[in-house]
Amino acid sequence: MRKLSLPENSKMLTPSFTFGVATASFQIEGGIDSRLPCIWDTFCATPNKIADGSDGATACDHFNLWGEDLDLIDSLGVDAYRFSISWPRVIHKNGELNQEGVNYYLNILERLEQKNIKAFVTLYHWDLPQYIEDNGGWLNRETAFEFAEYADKITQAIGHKVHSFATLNEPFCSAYLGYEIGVHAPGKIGQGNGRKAAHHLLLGHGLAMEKLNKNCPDALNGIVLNFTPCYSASEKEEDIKVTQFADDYFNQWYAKPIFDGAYPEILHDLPEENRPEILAGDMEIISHPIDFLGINFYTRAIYKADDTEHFIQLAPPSPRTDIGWEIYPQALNKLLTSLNETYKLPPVYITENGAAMADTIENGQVDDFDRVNYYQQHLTVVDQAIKDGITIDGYFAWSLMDNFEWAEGYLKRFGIVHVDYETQKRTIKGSGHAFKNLISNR
Ligand code: GCO
Repeated sequence: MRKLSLPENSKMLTPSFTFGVATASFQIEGGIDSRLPCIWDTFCATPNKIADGSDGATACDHFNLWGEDLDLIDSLGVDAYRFSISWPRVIHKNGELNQEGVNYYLNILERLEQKNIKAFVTLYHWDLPQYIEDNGGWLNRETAFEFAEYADKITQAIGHKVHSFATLNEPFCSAYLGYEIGVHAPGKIGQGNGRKAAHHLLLGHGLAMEKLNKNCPDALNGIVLNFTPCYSASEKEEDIKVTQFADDYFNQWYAKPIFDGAYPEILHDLPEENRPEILAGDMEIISHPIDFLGINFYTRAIYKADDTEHFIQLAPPSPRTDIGWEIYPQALNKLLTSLNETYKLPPVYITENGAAMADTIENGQVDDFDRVNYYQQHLTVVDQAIKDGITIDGYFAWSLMDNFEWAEGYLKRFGIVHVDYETQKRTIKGSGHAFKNLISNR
């Protein structure tokens, strides 16, 4: 498939719908000498953590090439650019703002404003300053308050130029991948650690929401959560039961506290020593109203009961993307419908959706028809969900360009723009052209 299309009467083609592209600071910036070290620098320097042994020292060199990159974004015709602030770039160890780092983002924001592109800013996309990790990181309740302090300062400095703020990106990944199974920075393990980190992240989110609403009451303020809908391997009662458990453990653990001010009931099934310490007032802070929910969706997961492990996830069936994730757009439909039935949702933005593909560049061209196909299938689902009455106001492709894919290093390419890491040359892929055409034909 070469083209993306939506039905003529689609709300996604009206001016009130936002199309954008997304990135994150550590994945694209490089420029590590002008900021404090973060947990991902440390993790990358630890042997055998990153598939290709790489790091974020240069990445896409967006630290230097941001001007060209904003021209590139502009050339795609998008309405919005979602990117994240590197906390260790804008804060000194004493907690004061680092004005040089702040200016870097102010320049980006000013240029976006000139180009009439809305800024969707994430305050935390996983690059925790190392000095905070050295004090316990997200295992330390104090970090939630430090995050709110940082949110307070940075939003006062840049808020007047920002359309939307997200406090956190995917607290599931920070907490579970980073502190429970250790495949992401800082590489800690243990259920108690994971659940504790999750609670402190959510607390930090709620505390930061208070600052955001004080400093930037006109911005669209919220959080970005990722969801991997859970499917039972069979109709057997035990499989259905563990699948429900998995959904509560991996997905609802982050959504329910925000919307209902409570963790899923399975909290009480965990060994007492692994439950987070919840102080009086915490759940009220966490459930502070949000203006929007950002949803990141890539794939689904299939579970079956297991005698020793309680449950296991089956290997994803075909078709799969290059990172091994099943292509299953129906799960996005199920997700949007069930979230809408379960919670009183604010307007939703699909803040990430996309696919890693084994792209090749030939004669200066990347014909990533399989990625276009992925996008087409998911855009169709979003369009249908809107028709079914769910308020979805925007859609962001992950990602603007190929970048540092965390534990996979540079081996997996998610961009709609190809990056040659030797030369830093950017080449718009077939999917990038397809997006551009879809957007410009509105
Ligand atoms: C994510 C991340 C991105 C990843 C993408 C693909 O939020 O998980 O925001 O950083 O690169 O999801 O794994």
